[in-house]
Amino acid sequence: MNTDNKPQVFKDATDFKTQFCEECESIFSKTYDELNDFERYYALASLIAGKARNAKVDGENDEKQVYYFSLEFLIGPLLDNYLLNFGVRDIVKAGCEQLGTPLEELVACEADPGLGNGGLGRLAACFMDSMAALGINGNGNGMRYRYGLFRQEIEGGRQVEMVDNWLEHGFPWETRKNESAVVVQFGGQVVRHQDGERFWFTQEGGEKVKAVPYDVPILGYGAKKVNTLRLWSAEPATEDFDLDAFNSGDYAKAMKFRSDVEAISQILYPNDAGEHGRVLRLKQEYLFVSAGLQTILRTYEKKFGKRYGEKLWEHLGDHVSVHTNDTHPAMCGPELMRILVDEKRVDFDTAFNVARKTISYTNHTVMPEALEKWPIEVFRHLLPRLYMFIEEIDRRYRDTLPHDVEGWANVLSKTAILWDGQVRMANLSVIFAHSVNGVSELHTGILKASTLHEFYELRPDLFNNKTNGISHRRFLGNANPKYAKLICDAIGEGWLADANQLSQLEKYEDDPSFQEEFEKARRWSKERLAKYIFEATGTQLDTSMVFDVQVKRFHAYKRQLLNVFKILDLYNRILSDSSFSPRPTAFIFSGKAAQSYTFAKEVIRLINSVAEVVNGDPRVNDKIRVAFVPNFAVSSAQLIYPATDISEQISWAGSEASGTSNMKLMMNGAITLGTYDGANVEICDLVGQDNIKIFGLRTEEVDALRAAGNYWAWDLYNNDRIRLGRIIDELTDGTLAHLSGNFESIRDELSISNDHDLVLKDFYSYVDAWDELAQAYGDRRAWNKAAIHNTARSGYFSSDRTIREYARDIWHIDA
Ligand code: 73E
Repeated sequence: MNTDNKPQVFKDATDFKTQFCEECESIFSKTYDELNDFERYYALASLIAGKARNAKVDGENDEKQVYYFSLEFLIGPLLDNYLLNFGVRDIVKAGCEQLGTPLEELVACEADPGLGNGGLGRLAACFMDSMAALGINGNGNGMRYRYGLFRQEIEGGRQVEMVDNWLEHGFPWETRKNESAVVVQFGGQVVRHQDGERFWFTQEGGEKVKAVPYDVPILGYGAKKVNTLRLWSAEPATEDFDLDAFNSGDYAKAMKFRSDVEAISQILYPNDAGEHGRVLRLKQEYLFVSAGLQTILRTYEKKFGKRYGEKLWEHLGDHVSVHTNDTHPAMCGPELMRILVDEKRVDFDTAFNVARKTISYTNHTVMPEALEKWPIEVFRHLLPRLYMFIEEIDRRYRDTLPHDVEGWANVLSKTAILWDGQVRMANLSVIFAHSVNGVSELHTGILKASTLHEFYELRPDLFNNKTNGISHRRFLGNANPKYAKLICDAIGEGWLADANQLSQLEKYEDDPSFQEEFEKARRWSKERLAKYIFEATGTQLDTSMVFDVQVKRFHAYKRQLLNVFKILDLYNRILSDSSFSPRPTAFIFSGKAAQSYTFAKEVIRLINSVAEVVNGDPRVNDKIRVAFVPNFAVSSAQLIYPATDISEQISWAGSEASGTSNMKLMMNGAITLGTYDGANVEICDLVGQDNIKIFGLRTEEVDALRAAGNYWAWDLYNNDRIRLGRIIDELTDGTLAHLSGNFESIRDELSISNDHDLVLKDFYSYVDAWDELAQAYGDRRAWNKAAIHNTARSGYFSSDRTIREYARDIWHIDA
């Protein structure tokens, strides 16, 4: 694997073994043989992490620095990926084999840091991988949560949330950087100072928090570049505690300041229902924004201070790009201005122009009600000086609107930052950005046409699309070793660096011997998954069945409920019609629901109840099986994708901004069963109608239906008591109640709430599409051809392509 100018990490397996055993002794003062598997993993990861830190082969360069600000980086396990990027996977595998512990067993010991909710956080991690692979100076800036997203267990069919103590055994990839800590200030009062003509402001009193960075090296493919992911942790700025309380013996009170501060980096907020408006969240957002920007400006000043002298800050945007992942880092604009104006004495207008030239913004959400907002009172109290900048920018923005043009009041009501007692973070993000992008063609279109329409009318040049992508090295190279090897044997290893080369697989689509090997690889992956599922849940899956998979966060708009309805429909049809024999299929679900999202949690309970009924019923369980894989995470995802035949991407059209599991599954050779939503549209364009199954209402039809206001879900129930009606009855008639009771609230959602997510509306179109697709599986040759074709066309969805587009169009750098 890429031999030229790659630093040599291990000469051969013997060299690797020597270094590995030395590392074991230096860390644990024990020999390799005396260690348990976890300790061996830890030593191996430490060895590789050390090499990554030292592999800064091209050192410092003068090219632009990109800072990717994201509250979430769902990095997943790193070891196997770094072995691939170093090009030493085979050597290490052989060495481990010789030492007596298979590499897979060591890799399985690795913690899976849950520092993200789902797609948005994983996207940030994929972007880090691609920036390093492409040689871009890409720096991640995020939060080091003490506890990741909760660990999910299933008890009696219900989701139970457990603490995710991912740091329990240490994290060998990170380095704490005490010397780079910075102070971040909350609360207090703004004080005005004047000296002759000049006046300035300081923020006095309040709470000072120390932000301490932990750096994780990000190794690019071929090890030609190592970047840094910097994650901030909150600590008290001083060890002084409440002495009065201490002396009077009230130790709890004396120590409270410490726990209050540490709380800022203690937990990751889930992205759904009921978590809005929490002050702690606002503190998290400000902490990583302020700490990140202070560091950036310090580094920049050191490097360019001499070169530019008085004009230093005007050039910031030539050398630095600050990219904001959704609105969570929206305070980057005002905070950059605050530092420039208050600390660097830059004038207000210049500071605003510098901020706008430097900052860009990605939106991930179509639904206006999901856009982030903060009550002005809360905001001003926590960040009084920052708020002054926001107020002034908002005032000036309002002034720029031509008040004599018809409709200006409406434009103002949609685009102003401050409105109705709230700070609207999306508007703040847009006003401070020189680029605003959506994450799929369809999504960007919706931003222009509705969510951010008024901004688009005013500044069409701001808007652009950047269709999401995924790390093909991790999600095909690492996750699917047998298929990856088959691909390498057929077309060489070039696709790891350049995913477009996957298109060379097209000539093998119909090749019987390639197809045979493809089937073997898939069978191996299915067996690996079946074993994992059996060990995790006790559910036995037959690998000759079709594996039909829906894995993602649980959310009403993603419509896991529609999928369950299809399974219940199959169940009923098998029972009532002895001649009905569907293609034997295992339905696999995985995903978490936010703690407070009751409906989503009920859908999880429903799936587990259906699983209990179906799997335990000998009349049907040779035709359908259902499995819920607990605790969906990057590591389990990597086992699931390669084993998937049918990829369920069934959100109602216009709801899913992009989706990325759709891309990961397609790349691994699954056929998509999906709506015309998010990036499914682009998958369809790439593979062609014959190699995907699209169903359901289109975006325009959904819009029209909602606008007409004449959808009555319950009519569908009344019109079909045999199929749809029967399923709905079964929610409450005891059929599914054995495990943990009936499902009244789901029935209410469909009846009283009139089926907001159009589950009943799309039901027939969906089950018909599934029937056809499952039948098509019978023609193995045609199916395999379509599956391989999906992989062959998936190169477009590499995040390398996405990052090249960001670099070219938004950050203005060559990559
Ligand atoms: O469609 C996905 C998209 O593929 C979208 O729902 C997701 O982002 C993915 C990557 O672009 C997303 N996550 C969030 N908003 N959109 C979100 C919001 C608040 C907190 C955490 C995540």
